Amino acid sequence: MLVGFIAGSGQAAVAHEPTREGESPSGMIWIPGGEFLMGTDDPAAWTAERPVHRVRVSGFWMDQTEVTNGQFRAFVEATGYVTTAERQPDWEEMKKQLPPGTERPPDGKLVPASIVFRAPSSQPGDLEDIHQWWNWVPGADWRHLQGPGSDTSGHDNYPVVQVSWDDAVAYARWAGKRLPTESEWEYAARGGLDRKPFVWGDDAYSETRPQCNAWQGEFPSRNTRADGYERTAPVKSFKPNGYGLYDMAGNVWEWCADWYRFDAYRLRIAESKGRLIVDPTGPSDSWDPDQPYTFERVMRGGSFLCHPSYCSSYRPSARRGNSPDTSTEHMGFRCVMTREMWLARRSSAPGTVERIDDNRTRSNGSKR
Ligand SMILES: [Ca+2]
Ligand SMILES: [Ca+2]
Repeated sequence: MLVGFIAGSGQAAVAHEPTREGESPSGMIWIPGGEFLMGTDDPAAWTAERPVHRVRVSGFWMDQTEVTNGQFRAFVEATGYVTTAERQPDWEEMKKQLPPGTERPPDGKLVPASIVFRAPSSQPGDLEDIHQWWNWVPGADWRHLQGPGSDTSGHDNYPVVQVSWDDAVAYARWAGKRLPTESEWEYAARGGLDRKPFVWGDDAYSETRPQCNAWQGEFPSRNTRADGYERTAPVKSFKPNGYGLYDMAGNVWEWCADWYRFDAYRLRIAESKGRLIVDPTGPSDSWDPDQPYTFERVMRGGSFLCHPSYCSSYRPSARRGNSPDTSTEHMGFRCVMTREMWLARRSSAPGTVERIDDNRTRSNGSKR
């Protein structure tokens, strides 16, 4: 998504797994391992969500909320980390994600910037061109969500946004955690429910009694804010799911560890040869027919911009991809931690845990 802008193209009980010492990591919920039916066979869903298949995941802790501005600020203050949006884009890297022969954009576009939502003044005739509401804004970053003059002061309990996949991985490593696989994410999002279309069950999304922070009105020109929030909402503003996790539907999209392939499910089913699929870590490369030159990571859960007429991605089966250097106003993340990571964390100083599979931290991958 990023290169397109620069180059000008197109309720239940909260479960805590007892450790030997009887403690759990702060702000995390134990998601007991088990089997579930992943994806959907709903013909109205996106092709990438089908077919349904059985997956087993091992137990893990998951952040109860999206990572907040306050938590991300602690990371930046401790490490001096500079996010992707705060750095000058590297054209040599970017052009690898563009059709051969794409011209170098003018220097004025190759500046620290991020992608900001602005509602068009009138309803577009068609919603194919996302540039009608997404804008490349110099100076926009996680502290300045809409660019210079906007800031996140006083919003410590809001989800951090304008963070790339690379930023999310850097935070997770510092925290002794990692990003969830998309199988872990969906299993957790379903909250113990079986094949339900929504994290809250069967009831359709309601514009009058919204179950999550999404869009009411007419996307993208008119937002009635019936749920109380035009953009992000403080975490825990809506009811949690069956595992006690908040905002697994809507508020902000959440980065996952896996490479994104629209056909990932068909591939894993074929590769399993009928055996149970256990703790899948995703495909070894990326493929999105809509972005054939871009390698992408998975994002899950939808955002405050989702509306039934356009993007009903607050459904637990919904999945999209985006390039790991992209940051936007509606994308954040949350982390998970295994028992092994927790024990390692407890035996080392904060911020020094590095026991994360390096394959999960690569920014670039092979393309078909
Ligand atoms: Ca809203
Ligand atoms: Ca979310």
